[in-house]
Amino acid sequence: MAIELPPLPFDAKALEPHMSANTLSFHHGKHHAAYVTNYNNLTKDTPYAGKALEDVVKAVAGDPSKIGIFNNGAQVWNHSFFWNCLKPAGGGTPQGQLLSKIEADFGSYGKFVEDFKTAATTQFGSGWAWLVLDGGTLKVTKTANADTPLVHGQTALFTVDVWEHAYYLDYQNRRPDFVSTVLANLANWDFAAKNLDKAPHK
Ligand code: MN3
Repeated sequence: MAIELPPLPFDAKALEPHMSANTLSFHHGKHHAAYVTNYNNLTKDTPYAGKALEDVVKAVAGDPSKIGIFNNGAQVWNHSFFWNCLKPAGGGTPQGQLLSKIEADFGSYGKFVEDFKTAATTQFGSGWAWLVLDGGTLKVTKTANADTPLVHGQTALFTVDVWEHAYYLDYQNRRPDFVSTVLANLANWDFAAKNLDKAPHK
C-alpha cells in the first residue's frame, strides 16, 4: 500500500505575503510530491511497502544500501511535519508550558530565537533547523539534507526547512530573512506545544 502526499493544513494562499502560493505550489506540489513518488517506487514489492513511514525511516537509517529509501522517506516525514509547523498569523512568543520550558532550557525566548537563527543560517547547504526534546531538555539542532531527529532519539517539536527550494522564489539568497519571518509571522507554536505535551521523558 503506497503512502500519499498529505494536503497542506492551510490554503495555499494563506501564508502570503510571507510564503507565497507560488513557493507552496513548487515546494509541496512538486518537491514533497516527488519524495512521495520516489519513496513509493523504491519500496514497492519490498518488505517496507505498507509499513508505517516512521518505522521504515528508522529501520533504514545508516544503511548505505537503503540510502534512497532513507532520503526520500525522511524527506516525506520532514515536509509533512514542516507544514504543520506553519500557520497564518502565527509566530511571536509561544505561551504556556512551551514558553516555560523554553525559558527554563534556553534562559529566554530571545535566546532560543538567537540560537535557532544561528542553526538555520549556519547549516551549510541543504538541511533543516529544529527545536527538539532530547533527554528531557529542549535543544536547537540542525540536520543536513534529509537527516531527521527521528533517527537520533530526539522528539521533534518544530522545524524550518532551509533547503533553497523553501525560500528562493520569495527571498532569493536571503535565508536569514526567511527564517526570521517564519519565527515572527508563521510559526505554529500550538503544534510545537502539542508535540511537547505528548513527548516521552519531558
Ligand atoms: Mn523542502
